[in-house]
Amino acid sequence: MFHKVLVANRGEIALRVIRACQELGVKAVAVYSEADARAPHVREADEAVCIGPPPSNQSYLLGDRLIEVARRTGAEAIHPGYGFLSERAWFARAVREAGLVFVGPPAEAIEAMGSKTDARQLAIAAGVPVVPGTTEALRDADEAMAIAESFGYPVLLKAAAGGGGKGMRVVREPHELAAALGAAQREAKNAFGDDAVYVEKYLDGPRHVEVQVLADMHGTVLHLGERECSLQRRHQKMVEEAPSPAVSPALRARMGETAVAAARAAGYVNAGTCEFLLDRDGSFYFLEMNTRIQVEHPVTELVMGLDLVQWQLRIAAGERLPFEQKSFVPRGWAIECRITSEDPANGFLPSTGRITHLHLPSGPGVRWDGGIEDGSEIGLHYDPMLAKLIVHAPSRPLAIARMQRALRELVVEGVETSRSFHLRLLEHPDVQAGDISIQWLEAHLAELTSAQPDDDTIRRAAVVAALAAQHDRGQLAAPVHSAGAESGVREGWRWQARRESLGQ
Ligand code: MV4
Repeated sequence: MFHKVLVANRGEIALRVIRACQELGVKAVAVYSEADARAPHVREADEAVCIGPPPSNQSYLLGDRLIEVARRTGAEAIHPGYGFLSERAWFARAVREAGLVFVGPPAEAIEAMGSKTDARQLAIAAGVPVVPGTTEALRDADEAMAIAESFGYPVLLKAAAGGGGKGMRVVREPHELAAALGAAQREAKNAFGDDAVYVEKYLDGPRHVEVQVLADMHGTVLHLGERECSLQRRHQKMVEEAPSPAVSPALRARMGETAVAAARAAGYVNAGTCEFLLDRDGSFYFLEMNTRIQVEHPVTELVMGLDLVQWQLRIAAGERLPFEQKSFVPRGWAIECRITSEDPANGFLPSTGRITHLHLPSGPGVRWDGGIEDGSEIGLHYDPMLAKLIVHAPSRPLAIARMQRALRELVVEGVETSRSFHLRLLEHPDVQAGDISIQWLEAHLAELTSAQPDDDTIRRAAVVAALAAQHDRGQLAAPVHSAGAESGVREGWRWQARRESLGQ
């Protein structure tokens, strides 16, 4: 195992990697921008080095500087986390060429999966099902028309260099195709510096189901089942779960074998994820492979009972995976809610400020992967995801109830967060039934963000009413709190804590 690893990231994932290092007896070197000088990942690491001003392109994205810091501090490996440099093949290569270990796949595997058209070709060659469509960039609108005609409308134009939905255009009628192609090519050129666009048949209302894989340097490639990731808004996932309510053990085995075949075809090593669209008829199609540890990895850890980040480090150090595929059977149910500093009542506008009070949920089956604490300054330089709240329980209904309980315990004051939105979401009958698709959340956004109070707020109001009634009857000596006082937000959660004692 390594003696020292540089963690080239910030926030919750930097802490997550530092914790894995500590449990493996590996020293962790944190890096930080000037905005993160007092961040928890800096304090928890064994050493920390400032790498530049707040903007990512002057700090966390400076690959050469990170390699320099690794050399200077004697770190043997660099863990990139997710985002930032995690899927830049040039960085993985530069790390290797500096005589260091990149805790992730080989640069060649990142490259092979980086172009969507190349990934489709590779998948087809490996017998992996992909959505009907092309594997080469479209030359012009005439070619696009001919191809679209061959498998019928609607079709989806996608940027070859894309990912995360950029440069995508749904085309429902032939007469819209030429203009949409021009727009997609311009958007792709702007976003990726590459205007290559290809076309697929557009699937209506599928689920987004992804399969976790682990591969070592010695030829063992295993899958760790799936995660259901359909609940997303503008390509940002909000809630993930494992397993998927739509996946039977037989389908899990087929999707898993398919993911393993794709990983093998790419020469994959380390942790990775194959994304699939799962159609309502049970057919599934490979979309792309994420060549990094993902935000939602904890739900897989909880149902499969292993530490994926520790295994990333072990694999990078050359260890063999000591597991058999058949030992991976999901146990119980896990759900993750991404707690972001966004205001659901205001179109998910990013919210900034200082965390003035933080109370974390705990108790059975609750995990908090966070990057914030009391006093943290939330600005606009980085991603608004503050933390992930993850629960594990014996069944899906129990996991939902546990998540609701944990969300009610959570108090974040000082910035708006997605907490109340998650409570509303988990109350919805479709979500409780697992009857969701990639279109579900955006189709229900209005009802989930309308001014109607969530059950938490109703409960508080009931407590206030009960206390007021007691006071009126002379059963309380003095009002504990006057409704509508300026400290109402802060006091609200204390009132909530009184509900048991009041039998509410
Ligand atoms: C699709 C699709 C429907 N049909 N491809 C979006 C991001 C990129 N990873 C692929 N995406 C999609 N590809 C075909 N042929 C619908 C989506 C899609 C989507 C996929 C996964 C998760 C969320 C999504 C939200 C909108 C569209």
